[in-house]
Amino acid sequence: MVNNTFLWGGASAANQIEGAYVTDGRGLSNIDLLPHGEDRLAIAQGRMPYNQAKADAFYPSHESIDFYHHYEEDIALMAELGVNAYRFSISWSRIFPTGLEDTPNEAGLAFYDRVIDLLLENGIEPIVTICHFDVPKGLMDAFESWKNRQMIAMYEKYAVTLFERYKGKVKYWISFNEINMILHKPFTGAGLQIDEATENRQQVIYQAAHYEMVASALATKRLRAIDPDAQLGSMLAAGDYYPYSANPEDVLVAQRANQENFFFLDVQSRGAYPRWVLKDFERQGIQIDMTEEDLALLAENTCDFISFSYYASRTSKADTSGVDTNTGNAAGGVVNPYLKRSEWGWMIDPTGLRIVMNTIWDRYQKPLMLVENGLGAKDTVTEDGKIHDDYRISYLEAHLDMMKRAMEEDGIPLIGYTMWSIIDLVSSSSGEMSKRYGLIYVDRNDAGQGSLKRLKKDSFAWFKDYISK
Ligand code: BGP
Repeated sequence: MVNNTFLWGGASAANQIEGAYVTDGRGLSNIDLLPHGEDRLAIAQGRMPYNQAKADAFYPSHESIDFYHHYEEDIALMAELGVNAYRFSISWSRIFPTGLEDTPNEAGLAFYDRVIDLLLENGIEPIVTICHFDVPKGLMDAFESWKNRQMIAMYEKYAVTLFERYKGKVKYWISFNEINMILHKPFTGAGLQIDEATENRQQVIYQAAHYEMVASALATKRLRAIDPDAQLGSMLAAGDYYPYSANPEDVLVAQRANQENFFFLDVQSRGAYPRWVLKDFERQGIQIDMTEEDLALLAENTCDFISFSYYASRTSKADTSGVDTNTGNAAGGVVNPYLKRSEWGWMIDPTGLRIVMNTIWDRYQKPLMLVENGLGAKDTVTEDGKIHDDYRISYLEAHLDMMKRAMEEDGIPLIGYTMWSIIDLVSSSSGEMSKRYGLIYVDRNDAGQGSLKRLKKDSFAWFKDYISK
């Protein structure tokens, strides 16, 4: 279906796959401070201060699936799978342990040298997320993270270190994973803790988002000078908000929800703030520190491509009384009665992928890359050591079919697909291992026990066959 330059691969994130959280000089980052269990959501939303002792006591991502020490075996499995791309993130606090250092941690860089070189040797294109839910704790302590303009310079230093090091090796960079998640989980997304007694939540979030987008534009500018052949993409947690009904009130709330979601791409791809948001700031008394220089940077350094994750569509309703609002997903909305749901309550909507690809292309006309799509499920290993994950195969097949139709029938220029996740890893929302997405099973449970042995699921053979055609 797709030509031989199409990027087929899998995806992961440093904090969910690597483990080795204090090895070779790595510093702590926001995500290491999230416990699993009852307080996780409130802390992720920035509504409750983190408690380091609790997080230290146990958090599976501290060891995760130990990709740090298993990368050779795992990249060999990727090669066997036949993929030609792998999307992963670099851990900021491996490179700058507190974020404040002037020189990078060589041992941290050396790890990514080994990973990137091995990928290239195997004909696998690295697609690198610079910041995937990752802020060094040192920067949270010094600046309260992205509340402070100084973060732009800290990010620039970090990004430039990577661009110079991997010039000629990495062609695709993504500045911030799911940048819009800052609206829903500002601690997870950007290390923000918001004291709602003294701070205006929206003000804090939009200010931090502004600094992130300026940092992303500045990184784009620096990348163009350092490695003109490389490209930098923005990344959105995508999925259209459907109106619950044809009632214009439902249509209006869905339209606004879409505008809020696409706000980030409007700024990063069109290079300017949309009018509705400026009006909203005025109405709410929100004042953003936004200079002429910032606006020029945003206008002149728009993204080269748009990457996005797609798990499900969302649905909006003006009057939510009497409707199920428990969508299981941070993006909000109400339950769509036409859709099936995953074990975690996430909607399953393959057609929504075709819809959102059209929406994004209609709005921005830039090459698209689908960098996350997959099904979280509880897998079981049968007596013969197999994992019969036909539910995952059905999910992927239905979505890939819609992706193809969007490309072939609607002409959407999608340049790659990296499913989430190539291998089982720690779930971002629950912090646990048991919500598995991989094509490769890893023997490790929520209590941190298991041999870490890798086993190919049925979906591994299915995906290998699918992408070979
Ligand atoms: C996205 C994140 C990933 C990943 C995925 C699945 O929001 O970019 O890091 O975890 O969602 O979510 P979860 O692990 O919460 O099921």
